[in-house]
Amino acid sequence: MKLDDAQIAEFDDRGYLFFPGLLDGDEVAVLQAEVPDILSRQGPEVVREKDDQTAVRLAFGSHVYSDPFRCLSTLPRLIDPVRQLLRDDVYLHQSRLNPKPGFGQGGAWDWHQDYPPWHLIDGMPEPACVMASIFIDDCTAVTSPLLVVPGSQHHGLLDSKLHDDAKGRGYALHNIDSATLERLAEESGIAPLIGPAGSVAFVHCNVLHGSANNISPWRRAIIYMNYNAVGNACTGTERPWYQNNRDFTPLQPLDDGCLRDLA
Ligand SMILES: O=C(O)CCC(=O)C(=O)O
Repeated sequence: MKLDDAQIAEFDDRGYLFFPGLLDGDEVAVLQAEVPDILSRQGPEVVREKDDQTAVRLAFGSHVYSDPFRCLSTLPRLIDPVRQLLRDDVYLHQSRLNPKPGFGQGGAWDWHQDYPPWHLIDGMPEPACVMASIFIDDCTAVTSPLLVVPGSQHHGLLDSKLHDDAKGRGYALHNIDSATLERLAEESGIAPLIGPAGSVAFVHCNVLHGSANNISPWRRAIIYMNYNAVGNACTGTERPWYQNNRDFTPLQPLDDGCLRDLA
């Protein structure tokens, strides 16, 4: 998939691009079938909700231990646009599956940018990183969609105070104060990312985003493939492989049909 100039300009302006149904139903089914195994892993790469150890908050690194997710991470439909947006070759800094289970088990995400911990802990020099957000389930108005503040990446680092959880568990990354949220939201509004399973949003890593807890009965999983420009490789070594991948080899797009072949 090749982005045109207008799409690249839109990303540079609004900080994200949204493609409903970029993956088809067969590809989504292959990914969905993997989710239970991923969530049942017992390693430190799987982080549970603080107040409910039965619920997974996020699972890092599935592109390493799951063939379908490895295949997803190298799909030309993801890598080619990200390379255009970052004007460079890319590697995967980290991947995170947020299963966001229903019945209130999938907790809220306070407003945050993703770049601060990558910069302050992992030593990522510039915010030249894109979260490719792939919907594993339908994301609707009732399943607590991801909310973004369009254009907020232009404000740079909004807050450099890292939350205690940022290093170890990788969530509750840092807090944006209410006045900042109010100012930015008054300026450019808040957009919900809504679409069927298989939709993809390419989001700049300094876009302010968050979500409410999911009180619907339906799971709302998204996997975030966080691609970094090769020329922007991280210098830090503190965090483990699943949070700060040290292999900066440029990703080569695989066959665009590789997920369908697994169906
Ligand atoms: O998927 C969500 O609800 C929010 C996830 C998020 O903000 C993140 O992983 O940085």
